[in-house]
Amino acid sequence: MEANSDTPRDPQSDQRPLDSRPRDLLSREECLEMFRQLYLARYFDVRLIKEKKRGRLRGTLYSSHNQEAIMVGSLYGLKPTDWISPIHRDMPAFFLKDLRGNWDAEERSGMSIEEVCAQVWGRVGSPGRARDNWSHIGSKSKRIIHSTSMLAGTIPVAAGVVYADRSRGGDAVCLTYNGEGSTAQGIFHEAINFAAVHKLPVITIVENNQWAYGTPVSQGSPVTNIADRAKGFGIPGYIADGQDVFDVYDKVTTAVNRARAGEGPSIVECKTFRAYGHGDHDDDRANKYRDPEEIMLGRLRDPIAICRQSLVSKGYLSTEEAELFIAEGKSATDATNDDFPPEVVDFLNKGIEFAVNSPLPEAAEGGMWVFKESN
Ligand SMILES: Cc1ncc(C[n+]2csc(CCOP(=O)(O)OP(=O)(O)O)c2C)c(N)n1
Ligand SMILES: [Mg+2]
Repeated sequence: MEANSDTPRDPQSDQRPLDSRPRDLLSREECLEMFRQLYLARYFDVRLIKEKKRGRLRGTLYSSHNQEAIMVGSLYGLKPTDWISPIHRDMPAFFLKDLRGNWDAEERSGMSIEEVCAQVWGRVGSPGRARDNWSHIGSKSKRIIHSTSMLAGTIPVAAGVVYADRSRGGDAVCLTYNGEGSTAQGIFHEAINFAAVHKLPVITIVENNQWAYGTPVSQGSPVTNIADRAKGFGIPGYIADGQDVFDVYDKVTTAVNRARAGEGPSIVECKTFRAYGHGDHDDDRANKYRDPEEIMLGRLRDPIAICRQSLVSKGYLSTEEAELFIAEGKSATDATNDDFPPEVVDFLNKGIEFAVNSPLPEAAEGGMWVFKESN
């Protein structure tokens, strides 16, 4: 692949050459919007951790800090009719889906920030209505497959969903999100094999953040590049620099275009690093099983900084504009609202206000919807 001169690169990202770069068709406004979406995903993360520290929120939070470029870069090229299946690490994906150009839209093919915040606060008005505070939600109408707790468990579901769509003449693709830990599951292999045999438009995104809870990737996978597993299914395996939103966009959009054209599934491995613990319950213990130097190095290539640098070098941002909001390198404790664009803060404030002013569900609801879904 033609090297991206904008950012320092992991040399392994150049494994599979691209004929063209989808990013070259993005306008200045679209690139700037992707930059804003990175801030939004980061702000969601740091703000919720602050809310919890203040005692305004309960439940476990799974941080996507440092991994935002994977969600933004992969979702930005989708059509509203496409499907996604996020997991625990991808909570912002629920509201980033179909956000492109749609920040003020009443209805779109993604969850509203109000629904997502109500979910986190366990309130009426959320899809889960206090059964969980996190990602075990979905929406048929918004084309988000309900996540299950079983790692890689949504890949076969995604295959079925797009199989059905194809048989009805649709052209939808599905992005499934998975950690590198889930690639050791039997169902990961069965499902991709099935999708490959039937040329189904399923893109398996692997967020390789180097750790599966306390297990390093070297103890979970015999191959250094998870994308190499694609060879066994006879499908493309792309490697993206998961810190570079435009590289993720290039690789995922290439895989999506291919899938939409009927050429079948791909794996896109996004190289990244889990900046904090597995969940916020694991934060304080992180240093016990991860080398502090590894953590320091893993946080160095912040996706916000890398995108900013790229926009400045394209001439899309002046150096003065670029320095207005510095969110990178700041933990939830260090970051303040002034580190984020005001429209990002306002967007999330709307969701939080809705959530905290919504009632908790009635206790009697607890036994409902156990055997049959309501929608
Ligand atoms: C089949 C299965 N085994 C174990 C678990 C428990 N579990 C939940 S998340 C997790 C770690 C997942 O690591 P990875 O897939 O790399 O994703 P990450 O958390 O790093 O984003 C584990 C072991 C599970 N949910 N499903
Ligand atoms: Mg992982």
